Amino acid sequence: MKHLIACLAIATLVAAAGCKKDATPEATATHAAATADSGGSLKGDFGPPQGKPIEAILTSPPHVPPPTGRDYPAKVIVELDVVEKEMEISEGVTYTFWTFGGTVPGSFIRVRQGDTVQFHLRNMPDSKMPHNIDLHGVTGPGGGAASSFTAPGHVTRFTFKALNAGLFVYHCATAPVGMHIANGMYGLILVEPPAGMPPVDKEYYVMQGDFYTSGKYREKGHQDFDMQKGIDENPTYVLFNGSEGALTGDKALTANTGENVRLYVGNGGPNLVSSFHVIGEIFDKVWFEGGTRFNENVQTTLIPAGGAAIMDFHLEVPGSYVLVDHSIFRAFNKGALAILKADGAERPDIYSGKEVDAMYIGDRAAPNLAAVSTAAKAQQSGDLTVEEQVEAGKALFAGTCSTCHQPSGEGMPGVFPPLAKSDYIAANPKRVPEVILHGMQGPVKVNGQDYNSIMPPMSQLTDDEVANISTYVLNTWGNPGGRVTKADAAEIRKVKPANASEGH
Ligand code: HEC
Ligand SMILES: [Cu+2]
Repeated sequence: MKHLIACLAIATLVAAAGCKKDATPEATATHAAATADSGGSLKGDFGPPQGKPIEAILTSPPHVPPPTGRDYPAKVIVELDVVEKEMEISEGVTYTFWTFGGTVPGSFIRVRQGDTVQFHLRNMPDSKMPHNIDLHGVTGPGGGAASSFTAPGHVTRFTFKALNAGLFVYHCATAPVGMHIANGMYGLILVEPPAGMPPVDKEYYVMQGDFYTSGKYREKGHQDFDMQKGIDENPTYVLFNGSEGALTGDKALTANTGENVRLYVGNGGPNLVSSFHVIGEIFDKVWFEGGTRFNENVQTTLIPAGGAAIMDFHLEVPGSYVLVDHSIFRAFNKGALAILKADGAERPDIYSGKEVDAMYIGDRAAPNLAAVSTAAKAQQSGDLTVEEQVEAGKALFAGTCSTCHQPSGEGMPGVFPPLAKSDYIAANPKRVPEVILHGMQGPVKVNGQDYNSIMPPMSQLTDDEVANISTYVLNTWGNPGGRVTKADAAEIRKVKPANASEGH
């Protein structure tokens, strides 16, 4: 009965046939394509809401609410809380995020095309700022922004009809808009097409954002928002789901081989465009720009700031698949990296090989850098013992230095000199922090072998990181021992030695 009313509504509006109860998704898609140019957004108006109002199920990332499963338009009530809270942006680094629903990105909202959405925005009493919401799926000035301006401790309400199907970004639009978005105020709303999305085995919610902190990448402690970096479009972090490691280690996305996986991927910006790619997979389908058409067999899909895309792929080969922004320095040097772990039996007929992703992704996939955060805390409260420095330095060495000098410190003959039992280090232990901070180039003999290459300076490391890595190197692999303090590192940072590399 309800279905019939909906059909009549469509029929009167676009004079379309083919609204049969047994219509297959394909038939519906054809129908939609046929009328795409004639009906405009009106084709999503299936008349007044029917049945009892429905409370929308909201989910935190990376989870996606279940399909609405409805074939009629309903009144859907959405209650979204604005929460300002301190969270980790990277291990040992905190940041005051502004959120929709307590997470970055905000809660995922799922409705059906033609639904009437009654939207309640509640700004927590302990918030310091007023906020509002602009949903890109709203037809009406400001996308709801003016009607939802909400002071701390207030709740506002507005109602819209979801006329267009698609995956839409929502975000705060309170001035300064860039700052509200940069602090994490964005999320996704899926407006399902009338027949729903084709069923898959797993659905996940991933959203990219760029972040601007006063300190450098991975600089420990609390970091403030840096407006100038935001204006300059020079992010400190580029992240999936609001923190480095949100989707790696034991928080990686999971699936099994033989399954179809769907990603709902948004880009909150505020500034960067994402070249979204999954290393080792090809998207079978991409609903590009979050719209109703899909492309097939896609390697990398472009997601604009304030835009989204839906992608499906089938998993054949077990292992770790790395989600990246293929503007690749963002992935390996600013955090834009996530992991999807596929479990299942090997498929040597499709892929033979030797897994190398531990080296490729370095420490970014490690579930914890506990030693680093211990060191960060100890550093806040006073002095570190040599043992604590060694522990923290060990964790940082993995991934920072081990890529070239190898986890064993043995280096690679003729290419990367050894740090283990290095006579170059033994001759003057101060060389370790010097080389880290200023790099090194030109001919050098280490343990009787000649090297003539370049090590880039690693001046992005903080003074205590340099101190800890140096102390670790000095106290490991038969090196002479000793200690480098934070103050030593600060001193060495100021003076560039003769054989320093010109890189950076
Ligand atoms: C991108 C590769 C690379 C990375 C990463 C790297 N190094 Fe080096 N390192 C080199 C090369 C190449 C040399 C030799 C440079 C030359 O030939 O003048 C070198 C030289 C050195 C030396 C002096 C020679 C020796 O063997 O005693 C030390 C000490 C050193 N590196 C420490 C480190 C530490 C500590 C880190 C991590 C913070 C690090 N390196 C990261 C490539 C790298
Ligand atoms: Cu806001």
